This record gives sequence, C-alpha cells and structure tokens, in this order.
Amino acid sequence: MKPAMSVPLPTVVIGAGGHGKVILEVLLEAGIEVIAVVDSDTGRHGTTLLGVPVVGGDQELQRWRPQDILLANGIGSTGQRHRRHLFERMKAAQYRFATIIHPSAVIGREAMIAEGGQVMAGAVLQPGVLLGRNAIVNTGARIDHDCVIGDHCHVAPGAVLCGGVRVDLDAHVGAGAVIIQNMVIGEGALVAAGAVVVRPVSAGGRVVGVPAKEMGS
Ligand code: JB2
Repeated sequence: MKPAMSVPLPTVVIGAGGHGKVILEVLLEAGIEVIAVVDSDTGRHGTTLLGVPVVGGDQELQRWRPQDILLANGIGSTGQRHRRHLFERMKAAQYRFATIIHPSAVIGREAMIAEGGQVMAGAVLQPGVLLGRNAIVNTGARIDHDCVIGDHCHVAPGAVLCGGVRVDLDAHVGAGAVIIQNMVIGEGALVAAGAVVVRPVSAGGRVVGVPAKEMGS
C-alpha cells in the first residue's frame, strides 16, 4: 500500500540543478502537471529542465496564488540549511509542498510521509517508517521498519537504515552508509558516505569510517 502523492494541483519546482532535475523526473514519471521551474541563477532563466521552462527566480512565484499550486523543493545539498530555510520561507508565504514518491519506491503499511517529504526511485520504506517534513530519502536508500526520520533530514543514495533507527532534525546520512538497528543519529549530525554506524551519534556529531568514529579521532 502506498500513500498517494499530493497530486491535485499544478506544481512548480524550486531549483534547476541536480536535485531539481531528479525531483522533476519523479513528478513527470508520476504524471504530475509541472508548470514551471524557478531558479535564482539568472543564467538558467529562459532555458528548460527536462522540457519544463525555467521561468525566472523565486519572485516569479507571484504569478500564482499559493492556494492554486504546490511547490516541490529542488534544492538538495546546496548550502548548509539552505533547503530548510527555503521550505520555511515558502511556508510562511502560505505555499504548500508536494509529497513526492517515485512510482518505483516501495512504501510499507503504516509508513507516513509528511508534507514535502521526497522518496526517490528504488527507495524502500518498510512498515511503520515516519518521514518528516521536507526530508529526502534519496535514490535506492533502504529504510527498515519503524525508523523515524526527522524534518529536513537527507538520507543519501544507497544508504541502509536497519529497523528502529531514529534520525533527528537536519541530520545527513551519506551515500552508502549503514546504520545498525535502534541507533539514534542526533540533530544536525553528519554520517559520512560509506560509514557503518554501530554506536549512537550525538547531536552535531560527525562520524566517518568502518566502524564509524568521530571525525578527527
Ligand atoms: O533560493 C533559491 C536557490 N538557491 C539555489 N531559489 C531558487 N529558485 N533556486 C535556488 N538555487 C539554485 O539551485 C541554484 O542556482 C542551482 O541552480 C540549484 C542547485 O543546484 P546544484 O546542482 O548546485 O545543487 P543541488 O542542491 O540541486 O544538488 C546537490 O544535492 C543533491 C542532493 C548535488 O550535490 C546533487 O548531486 C545531489 N544529488
């Protein structure tokens, strides 16, 4: 059973870079009407992304009333916390964000995906997983039962979270990392690509290696 994507409204993608392209691919693959992309780089204005026009910067959103469209956050890892700030700025302006699930993703029963949550191609969310607002489960990542992934987190491509893992607000789990069951990854923590986490990671911690250790130690 899959939670439905939030589909009823035309959608605008924010950001025409790498993440924006992947988000747009999901939307198009799911048959969503994407009416425009906006990007702050004037060099991209007047171009297209996967055939959708890049109409200008964020000020172009004024073309549409917030209640008439959904936004899709196409900002990925660019700039620390930038993705979160953009989400919060647009929410304050009354916009709503699409929940995005690639048709190839596997979503288990009683999994829940909050507003703006993004699940990319080939990702797996087993039963009981909770994915927070504006959080990303990127390509091919596997999230086992009952994991709780906080708002604005990013689980990068190919990462594996065993059952019952908690990833707190703003944390980043790098590509191909493995986290054993019942670990807690604290707020704002960074798990480097390829790390194998067998101990909890404290808030703001940065771990690397197999088994994962604090960076610099
Ligand atoms: O405030 C903004 C803004 N800030 C940056 N508003 C709008 N509308 N656009 C903004 N941008 C634009 O986002 C930049 O001008 C740029 O075109 C785009 C970011 O593209 P980039 O490819 O540099 O980064 P990304 O965040 O899309 O992708 C990174 O993170 C992903 C998760 C890359 O590392 C990817 O490889 C990765 N998959």
